[in-house]
Order: sequence, then C-alpha cells, then structure tokens
Amino acid sequence: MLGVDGYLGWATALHLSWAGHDVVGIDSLVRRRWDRECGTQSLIPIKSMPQRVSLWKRVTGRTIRWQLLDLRDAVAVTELVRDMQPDALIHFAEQRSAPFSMIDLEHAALTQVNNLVGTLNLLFALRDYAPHAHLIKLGTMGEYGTPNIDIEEGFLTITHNGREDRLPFPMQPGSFYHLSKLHDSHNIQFACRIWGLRATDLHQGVVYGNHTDEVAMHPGLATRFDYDAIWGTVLNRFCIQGALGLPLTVYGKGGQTRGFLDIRDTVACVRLALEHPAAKGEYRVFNQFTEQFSVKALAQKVRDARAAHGLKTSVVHLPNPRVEREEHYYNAKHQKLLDLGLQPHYLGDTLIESVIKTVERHARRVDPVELEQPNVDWRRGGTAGWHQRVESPIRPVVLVSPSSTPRRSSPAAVSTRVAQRR
Ligand code: NAD
Ligand code: USQ
Repeated sequence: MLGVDGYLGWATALHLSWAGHDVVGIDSLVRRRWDRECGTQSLIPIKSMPQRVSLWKRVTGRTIRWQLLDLRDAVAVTELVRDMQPDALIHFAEQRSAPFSMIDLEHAALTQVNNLVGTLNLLFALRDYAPHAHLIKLGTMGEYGTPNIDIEEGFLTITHNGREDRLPFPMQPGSFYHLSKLHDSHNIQFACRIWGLRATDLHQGVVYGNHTDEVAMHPGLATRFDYDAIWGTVLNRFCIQGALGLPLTVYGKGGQTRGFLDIRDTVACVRLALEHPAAKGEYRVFNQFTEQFSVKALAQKVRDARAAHGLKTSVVHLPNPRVEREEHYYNAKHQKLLDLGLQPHYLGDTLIESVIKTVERHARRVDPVELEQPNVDWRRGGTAGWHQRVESPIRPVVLVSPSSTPRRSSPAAVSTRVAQRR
C-alpha cells in the first residue's frame, strides 16, 4: 500500500488488513510537509504513522508493517519490490491537489516529477523483480475532462475511413495535476503492452466522507479530512461550510458536473480490484464513482440537509478561479465495478449530517479564511492568499546566440534550477 498516511490510503489499508490481507504500508510523509508549507491541516487530528499502526494492532490484533520510503528513490523502490515480492501494489502515493499544481512552475514541476517518477520507478521494479504482481493505480475521472460525448471506461471504439479500432478515450485534463495522472496512465499502459505487466487504473471521481467501518473502530484511527482551498474537495468543503454557518462557495455558475463517491466505496472498489486481478499483459480502466452531480446540485443538497433542522444556509457564486466548463454535457459510464459486485453507498442526508457532526466536534481547528476564498487562480497562479512563498521567483535566463537571436533557456536548465531550489 503506497501512500498509506493519506486520506484514502489509511482507510484502505485498514479495510484490507481487516479483510485478512497482509498489508505493508509505505509513505514518504511528504503530505505532512506540504501541509506545513501551505499552512493547512487536517480538520480531524491524525496520529503519527508508528502510533497509527500500533493502535491498529492493539484494537484488532492485526499487523500493518509500516515503512518510510519516497517513491522517487529508485534504489529503495527496487529493493522494496525485490525483497517483498508483493502479490499487488496499490498506489495512492502522489501529489493529488489540482490547485497545488497550479500555484507556479515549481509546484507544477514538483507534481509531475513526484507522480511520474514515482510511478516509473514502480514499473521498472515490477518488470525486473515482480512481473506477476498486480499494479492497482489510483487515477482520476479528471483525466477525461468534460467532452460533449459519453465517457467510456478507458477505451473507445472508433470507426475512421471505414476501419475500426478500440483506442484510448480522448483525454482533456484540467490541471497540471490531472495531466500527471494521464501521463502515468500512458506509462502504465505502455509497460503492460511491452513487458506484459498487469494493471488496473482506477479512474476515481471526487471522494467525500470520513467514515469507514474500520476507521470508526477507535477515534485514534481517524483518517485525515481536508477542507481548505488547496486540499479540500468540494462536498467535504460544503459540509464544513454548512456546519459553521458559512456560505457554500460555488465557483462560477456551478454547472460543473463530476463523478462522486463515498469513501466507503473507495475502499470497497480497491478491494474488488485486488481480489479480481487484471490478466497478464492487461491494462484495464475502471471508472470509480457511483453518482454524478453538478456543483450547484451538491450545494443545494447540503442546504436542504441543513434546512431540515431549521438552519438557513447561503450559497455564493464566486468568480471561478479555474478554467473549466461551467455548463456542459456529462455522462460517464461506471459499470465495471458494479459488475464485480460493488454495492454503492449513495449520497443522502444522513451522510451530510454525519460529516457535519464530525465538523462540529473539531470546529475549533477550522481556519475560516480557508473556507471563504480560493487562493490559486488557473490563469495567474498563487494569488494574495498564497502567503507562504519567501523565495525569489525563478527568472528565465536569456542566452544570446552568435546570430543575436534571443533564445529561451532549455527545459533542462529550468528543471535543474527547480530541483536546486527544493
Ligand atoms: P493524500 O494527499 O491524502 O495522500 C497521498 C499520500 O501519498 C500522502 O500521505 C503522501 O505523503 C504520499 N506520497 C505522495 N508522494 C509520495 C512519494 N513520492 N513517495 C511516498 N509517498 C508519497 O491524497 P488522497 O486524497 O488520499 O489521494 C490518494 C490518491 O487517490 C491520489 O493518487 C489521488 O490522485 C487519488 N484520488 C483522490 C481523490 C480524492 O477525492 N481524494 C479522487 C480521485 C483520485
Ligand atoms: N469547487 C467549487 N467550490 C469549491 C471547491 C471546488 O465550486 O469550494 C468546484 C471546482 O471548481 C470543480 C469541482 O468543484 O469544478 C471539483 O473540485 P474539487 O476540488 O472537489 O476536485 P478536483 O480539483 O477535481 O480534485 C479532486 C481531488 C483529486 C481527484 C479529483 C477527482 O483533489 O485528487 O483526482 O477530485 S476528479 O474531479 O474526478 O478528477
């Protein structure tokens, strides 16, 4: 389990361990460092990894072996795969915030280097030491974008000039983060084709909620829960805003439609993929979400859940900090996990209310500024709210050639400077 310290990785590790799988949990803890950099924190306090795994052992008698490891470290990844000989690698360990990836060049490069290099290291280690292991990779529905046609599960049959083929679905991601997931998908698909690896790419929608059966066994087993403008996802943010009586921040017109799922379904889907592995040489895509909603429909649901208790909630339409379609067609297929037996938890008032109760318990930890205004703009990058940057910006180096034609510095030079500043 790679990315075990994160929101979804921790909940999934507990679920699989409770189901009887032997789980090794890997993480570099970089997300805790990014929180310090961004001035953000999980709404629910989370324990350190050693504390978490020892509490799990105490509560259930089961062992999750914890190992600190950065996936960018090729030698460490190779040794891990060689020595562990895993049946499966479940890969959550990436930089996963779209706004974080849009702050500036440094954050875009960091996102893509972290995500692509980590995944490449895994692919080469699998080729050399565990070619039969099943790679289960968390991708995202955002790889598809919002095309004006139905979204299929990874592939589309196309007829062109009288010939037909089944080809990767045309993709239009909406941030440098979402692009990193698409680049990963291409690399994984290629590795399956040329080396005969087996992989499942879970194109997951936006996750909400913080409760699974295993996390609920003890308060100290809580998984992280983000609400700020960098890491908080939309429904989690709306629930927290609603609980605190703050306006729900719909970006733009609010017709943006996405696939959503309850965190209980995330852990169930990963288990289904694990227990029904891809065939040798197969690269398969499952669209992992259970329902689709527009952002304004979600705001209305939270407003209705509050109104049932006589509480009034306002909705504000902020200028959209993102460049995205605000009114569009959206119909994404999500049949394959249902065919494997997924029993979805659909979004209902009880979920919204249970999240709101959790928020009320931890309300003192909330920084309301994080709930009011987004602080990253897709056109301009990190804006006024992005107050943590102290380093001077990267300046382009202009080289003058003998013919006096100004040239841009090479991408290699830029990436060297980015690496040096880290
Ligand atoms: P998270 O930030 O809470 O957790 C990610 C974990 O990965 C962190 O603990 C981090 O320290 C670790 N990590 C990152 N880079 C690493 C590296 N190089 N080496 C080792 N560890 C590293 O994120 P999450 O919400 O749990 O998301 C997990 C995965 O699911 C991501 O790949 C994300 O793209 C995908 N996903 C998330 C959502 C969602 O709504 N949260 C939706 C769709 C897909
Ligand atoms: N939005 C609002 N108001 C807010 C926050 C968001 O209207 O306060 C809107 C955004 O403009 C966007 C939509 O809600 O249209 C979704 O935004 P989000 O921040 O909830 O989700 P996103 O940036 O797409 O990223 C999240 C996870 C990411 C995962 C992705 C799944 O952070 O890791 O890959 O959801 S998906 O969206 O299907 O690509």
